[in-house]
Amino acid sequence: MRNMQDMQIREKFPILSRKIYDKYPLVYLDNGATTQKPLCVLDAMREEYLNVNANVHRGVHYLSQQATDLHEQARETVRQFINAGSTSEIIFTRGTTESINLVASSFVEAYMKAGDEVLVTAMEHHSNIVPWQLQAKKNGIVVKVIPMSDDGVLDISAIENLITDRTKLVSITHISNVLGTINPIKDIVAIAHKHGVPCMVDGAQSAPHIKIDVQELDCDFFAFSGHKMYGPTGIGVLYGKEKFLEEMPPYQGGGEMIGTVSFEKTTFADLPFKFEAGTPDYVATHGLATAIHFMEEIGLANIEAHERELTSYALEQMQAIPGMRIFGPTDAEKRDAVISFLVGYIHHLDMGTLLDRLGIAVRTGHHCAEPLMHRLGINGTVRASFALYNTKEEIDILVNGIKRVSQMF
Ligand code: C6P
Repeated sequence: MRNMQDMQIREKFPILSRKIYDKYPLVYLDNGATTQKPLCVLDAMREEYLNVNANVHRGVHYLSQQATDLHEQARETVRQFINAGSTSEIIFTRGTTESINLVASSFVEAYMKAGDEVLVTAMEHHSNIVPWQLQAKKNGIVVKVIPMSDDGVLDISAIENLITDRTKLVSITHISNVLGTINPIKDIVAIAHKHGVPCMVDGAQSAPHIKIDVQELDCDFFAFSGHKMYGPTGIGVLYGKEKFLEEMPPYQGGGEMIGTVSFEKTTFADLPFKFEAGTPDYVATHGLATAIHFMEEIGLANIEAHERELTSYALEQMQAIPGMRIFGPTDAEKRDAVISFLVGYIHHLDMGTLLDRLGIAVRTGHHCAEPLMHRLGINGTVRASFALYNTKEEIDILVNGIKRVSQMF
């Protein structure tokens, strides 16, 4: 993306021209937490509420059918986006967290018993730790951890030793929200499958940045959130291979997910509806589909290339700052658009707060990855995370901001 195009893209996000504390236009570098929304997404959702709104899958009337069409077209858009084989394998959830909880609950019920094991990694977000711990408490499953090196690269060779005949699932993050590490999912899935173990991927930080092809990865489950990829909040996706979803029991009960109901017995709807109890957020699914079309118009390869360039540029500039400590792989090829750092003894909260006063939005703290913080021997970092609308000028502002703050201490 050249500068001219950058400007055209930025104009589609009015919030980016807001002045914070009367500084330059907002420098928004907290995209790992959530991205801003382009006008097309907001317009699509407003238009649906204004002119289409009706509950889906229920009414015979015109509006309900139109809303249902938009909702089911959104499912097809998601299917194509991740190259799933069938829309039966696309379940709408509230986000990555709910997708993982769904699998933790229903997969364990279908396939695991006390003493069976799930493998996660040392760099997981709490969303891929706590649901398994809840299952440990409830059903006696055992959580084991794949270790990583000091610079945040997984020790893949350890997987072979950790897998036992009690291992029933490997559940790993695709890209770390702290380190930016891109894990070699295809290789990990191949190792797991060699032992007959299915693999779940937390794609919260990968779907916004790189082309996802679930058939090529051959993963058995893939979870992601709409709000981290220019879509609305409160909508996410769980992809699952049909053979598992068919055998797994429903996650929640209610309307939409049933075949027939009597007080004696209930039968369940076919996939994917078996896992979608209650009125879905059909306006948000339309918003998500619009966000996907927006990304596809720019081109996933262009987004990836632009963000890689920004990340390399930022790494180079930041490494030159005295006292700078950057976490994650040193090899720029192994990492994505997330840079966590600390400078000297400056507390992450102080750095983040002072950068904020300069109009630069970053995240500070443990980033919902406390076990990773313990592994790194720290209690938090400052994190800058990039999106397709960020520019090199913004990286310069960040770098100058960090230098200014550093001089204050
Ligand atoms: N990480 C961050 O600032 P939800 O909240 O369900 O949309 O996504 C949860 C989640 C799961 N896995 C990974 C790797 C994530 O990064 C996140 C969300 C945000 O890093 C908010 S804590």
